[in-house]
Amino acid sequence: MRNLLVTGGAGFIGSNFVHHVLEHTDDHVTVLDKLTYAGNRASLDGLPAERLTFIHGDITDAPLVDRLFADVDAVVHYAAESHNDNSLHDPRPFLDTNIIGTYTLLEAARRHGRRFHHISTDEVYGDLELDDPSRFTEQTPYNPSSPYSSTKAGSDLLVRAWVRSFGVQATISNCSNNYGPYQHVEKFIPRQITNVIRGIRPKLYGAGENVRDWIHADDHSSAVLTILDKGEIGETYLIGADGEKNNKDVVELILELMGEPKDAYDHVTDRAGHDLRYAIDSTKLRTELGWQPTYGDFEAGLAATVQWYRENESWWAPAKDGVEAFYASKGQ
Ligand code: NAD
Ligand code: TDX
Repeated sequence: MRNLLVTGGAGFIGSNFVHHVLEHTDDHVTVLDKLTYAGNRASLDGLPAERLTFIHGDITDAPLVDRLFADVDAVVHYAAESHNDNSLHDPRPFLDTNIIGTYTLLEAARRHGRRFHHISTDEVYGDLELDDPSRFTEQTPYNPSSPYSSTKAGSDLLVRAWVRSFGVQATISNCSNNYGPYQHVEKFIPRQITNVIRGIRPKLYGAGENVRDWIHADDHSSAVLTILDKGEIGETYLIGADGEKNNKDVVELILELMGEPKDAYDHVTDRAGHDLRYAIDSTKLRTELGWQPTYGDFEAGLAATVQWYRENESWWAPAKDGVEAFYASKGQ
């Protein structure tokens, strides 16, 4: 039994990870989360209280972080400002949390000699052409496009430097786009599902040709546990489930699954600097550590996600009107 510290454990992927760990291991989890607009304490409701401690705090608070590191065996770092559209509107919180926050945690990992796993994104590699047969690998050069992805790239490089310069026992994973329960309604898939539930037409940026490589959040969690258990210190692992789809196909599938005409959506103003295509080659993780995804069927995973949003309106409704008003102000 380990004592794990999970930063950002009240966010989308972090909360899915906490559920996964409590279901599949004997570990105790301490969550450190600032509860920004993206954090929701209710995402951890129903979990066994004796195995979960929730700390409301900021990863840039060095004395707090230092106290928490003293009592844990390992740290999994999810906390971040995570939304590209917000980073185009106001980049500053991205620098504070993604860069200074990661630096603060790395310094504590160094002082306390703790195992550290850093969660990152495939967006650090920039984008691929639609007709490019290649996919991102651990060797792809960094080339981030947005304030969000550049701060994530910066945080990855800090981790690498703290491994090499100070011997911090860290690993890094870069994952593709996640979907599943507890994702904030600002993001593409939950925005469109909750739009349909509310009788609002889904909104597709530009022509909708942009490709994302979808993975269920629970598969991301099993990959992270595998890396925590078996990953080699100093190594980076790409996480993906061969789920490439363009945005237009995803919107049409959501409409079909929800019993609406396939063309009942609007094209809206495109995102500035919109990355065209992401695609992950996860061969290293699969061959070296033996990981496999279990949600092979995107349509079935999406149908279950639609069902979750239908059944959990009280979880997402408080954020919905504010998010739509923000997008409307930008013609999106
Ligand atoms: P999210 O925005 O849903 O959750 C982020 C969480 O971090 C929230 O609970 C928030 O309250 C917390 N947080 C933010 N700033 C904090 C601070 N200063 N101190 C403490 N807590 C803070 O994000 P997500 O989509 O769950 O992403 C989690 C991680 O996974 C991020 O590091 C992101 O870069 C990475 N990632 C996300 C995806 C994706 O598809 N969403 C894909 C690959 C990697
Ligand atoms: O209303 C929308 N319409 C639309 O067409 C929204 C919100 C998005 N989009 C498009 C933009 C992207 O091509 O859908 C795609 C997905 O958009 P997001 O959900 O904003 O995700 P993305 O920008 O791809 O980034 C996500 O995956 C990588 C996460 O938000 C990041 O945290 C992660 O690093």
